[in-house]
Amino acid sequence: MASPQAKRQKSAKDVPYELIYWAGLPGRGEHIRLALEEAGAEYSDNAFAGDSAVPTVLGYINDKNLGDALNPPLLAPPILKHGELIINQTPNILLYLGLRLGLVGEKEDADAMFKVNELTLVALDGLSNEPHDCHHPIATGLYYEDQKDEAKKKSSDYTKNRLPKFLGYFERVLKGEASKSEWLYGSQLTYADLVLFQCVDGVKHAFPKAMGRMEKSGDYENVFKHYRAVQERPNIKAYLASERRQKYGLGIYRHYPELDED
Ligand SMILES: N[C@@H](CCC(=O)N[C@@H](CS)C(=O)NCC(=O)O)C(=O)O
Repeated sequence: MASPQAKRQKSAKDVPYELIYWAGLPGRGEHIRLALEEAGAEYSDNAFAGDSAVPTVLGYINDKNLGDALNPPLLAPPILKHGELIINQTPNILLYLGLRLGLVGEKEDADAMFKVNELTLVALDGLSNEPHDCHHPIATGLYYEDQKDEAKKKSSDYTKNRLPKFLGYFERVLKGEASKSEWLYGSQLTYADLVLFQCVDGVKHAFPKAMGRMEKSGDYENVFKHYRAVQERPNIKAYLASERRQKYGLGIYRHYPELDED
């Protein structure tokens, strides 16, 4: 009899990917969409499921859901379902997709997945999680309006110290010897490039003045060049112009003018 693992791999092989995420904002789900779009993969996106979108997410994460024999319960979206496999945690999903969709670089580089994962985790730390904490520095469960003063302090520190640190890091990565092309690692685009693109795009939306100043400074020339190069990838360009690309709203990247630089 086939093991559950073998059965899962067989059943997952030919079925489309299913992205399960909240409706109405790009959020962390966007990293998954960009990987699927770049690879031209077939997928469904629960964000466009209308009235059933939110109940579907809640069905996966509610505290009565104990998972199943193959999958532990899930904490939060984005969630990827592929055949019988159901996983969450954005970088974890990207690792799974990256290996299947050819987005971890050269096949002969056995360690590539760790490098690509590393770059992804750094980008998500400093250019996704920290921007989120700028508008919610005290508690995710409270409204922004209940933590505005702290948000202002956090954002000032972010645009003055943290943002330059992370952009500077990726500038070094792009100038470094392990980047053998216009991409972050090796000579092929990997999902880390897509993650950095989405992070830079989100931070540009949240802090347009701070990012405008940084772009003008020339200190992060390669990062902004990299951003434009991802934007011009044919599949990404078509996706960005499509209705599947949602507008920023009350998600990770929020534009509150009072939190940006003066
Ligand atoms: N580290 C997780 C974070 C997941 C997460 O915070 N998801 C958000 C939406 S983007 C959510 O619904 N969180 C619910 C909660 O934290 O209570 C990841 O990268 O996927």
